[in-house]
Amino acid sequence: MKAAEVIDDLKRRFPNEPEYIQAVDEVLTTIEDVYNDNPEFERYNLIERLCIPDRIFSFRVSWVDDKGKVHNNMGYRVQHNNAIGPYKGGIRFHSSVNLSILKFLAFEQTFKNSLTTLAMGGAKGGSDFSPRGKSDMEVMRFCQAFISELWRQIGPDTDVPAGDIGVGGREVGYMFGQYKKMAREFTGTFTGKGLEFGGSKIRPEATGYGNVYFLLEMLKTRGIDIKDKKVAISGSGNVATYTAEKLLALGAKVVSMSDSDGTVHIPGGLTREQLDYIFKLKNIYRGRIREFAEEYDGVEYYEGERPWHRVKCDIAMPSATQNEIDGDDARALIAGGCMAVSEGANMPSTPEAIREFQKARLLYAPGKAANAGGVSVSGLEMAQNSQKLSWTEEEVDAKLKQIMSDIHTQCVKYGTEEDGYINYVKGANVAGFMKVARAMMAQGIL
Ligand code: NDP
Ligand code: 2IT
Repeated sequence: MKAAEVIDDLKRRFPNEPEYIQAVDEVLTTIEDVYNDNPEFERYNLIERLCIPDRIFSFRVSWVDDKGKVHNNMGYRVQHNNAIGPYKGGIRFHSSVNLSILKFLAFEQTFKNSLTTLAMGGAKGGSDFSPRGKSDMEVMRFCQAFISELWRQIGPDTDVPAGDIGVGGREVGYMFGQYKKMAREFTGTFTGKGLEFGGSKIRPEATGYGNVYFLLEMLKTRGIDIKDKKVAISGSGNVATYTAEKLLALGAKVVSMSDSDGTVHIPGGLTREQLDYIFKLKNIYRGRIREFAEEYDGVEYYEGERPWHRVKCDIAMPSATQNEIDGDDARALIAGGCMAVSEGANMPSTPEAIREFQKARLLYAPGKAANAGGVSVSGLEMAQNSQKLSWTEEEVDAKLKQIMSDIHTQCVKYGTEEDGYINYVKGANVAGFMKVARAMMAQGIL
């Protein structure tokens, strides 16, 4: 089947999965040339096999809250592709989770993991359970119930989950504990673990730091210095806060953060002390970003709004969720003088927004390239666990920098257009695709 036929066919077969179709569409429209140059791919119906997940597990997760009430959530794991390594990808706990979202994330993860240069296939899982407002004990009981179902399908050389929205160190710890008990083994089946039980240095920081390292590579292509640049960040979770930390260390100005309730604007730029407050607010008190604006003078809070219309910036680093920048937001960013967008979140820009960024010749890095630092250090955590060793902060950080630079090089190689503009979307998709495609061809029709 031709790429366009595959998209039409998937639209017909999965009409209620818009995010999945959106992600597939973006990849297939950029790899058409290399696909047509390799006629054997079509003979083996490779694209269709690459777009449809290998398998999906779905299950009910029943748990009891602190008042004794019984809740039933849905749990899922999408094992998308393991042509180049064990299935690998995060777990998302959020009320919006459904199969369309997890299928898009697992599909994206397959290409992202291929780009990292490490041996990892693609997967994603999660639940429509929201940890927001739940007690520690409720979160623990939920994680245990979730893993009581999932544990048979995962393992250190089979499928290795990690964190994502709503799943951080606390949740990974509870899930790892339950896995260890059920499977009767102490192995690296999860990444993002605590440092005391097999976690890697720099894993919490990796996605945010990696995104900044990728941004620096992009800026270098135009001879631009990061110092004093105004950066708008969305989100205030794991990715957003460590992005801010690295930016502050490099002398950039972080002018916004957000959560699902609203945006804070910090015209003078976030200080280190203010960032420490946000770390505590989010990780210890599990509070809202509004409370940050209440704590400090000179910080504006815009209820129910995203940063893009409100905040003038040189650089945007969306780090919250999918489709958080639409066409209007993109036009507002460009009109405000934004020159670079580097995606911490997965698929935060709509197709229309991407077209606007590319038309205006912005430096634009899609999530599967720019946020690959997180899963890369997960891959390094797996390597350390296999060796039963742990590397120093400096060692892991140096490897992370090298991987982000290698990903950038691959994007330049496959994405540079005739006029010299680097189409990072095309570069990342082609580079990610070719490795997985060749591995699938070599392994036969499975
Ligand atoms: P966290 O749960 O730590 O933080 C998520 C942040 O985004 C919170 O501030 C949250 O606000 C906000 N957010 C979540 N959903 C929405 C929504 N529907 N609308 C508006 N704001 C929302 O997650 P992470 O920081 O880990 O993940 C952020 C993004 O980065 C996701 O797209 C994830 O897939 C991606 N990513 C994460 C990696 C990782 O290693 N953790 C690796 C690569 C990508 P609130 O508290 O109000 O929900
Ligand atoms: O989207 C992602 O890359 C992640 N949530 C991290 C996955 C991982 O396995 O570390």
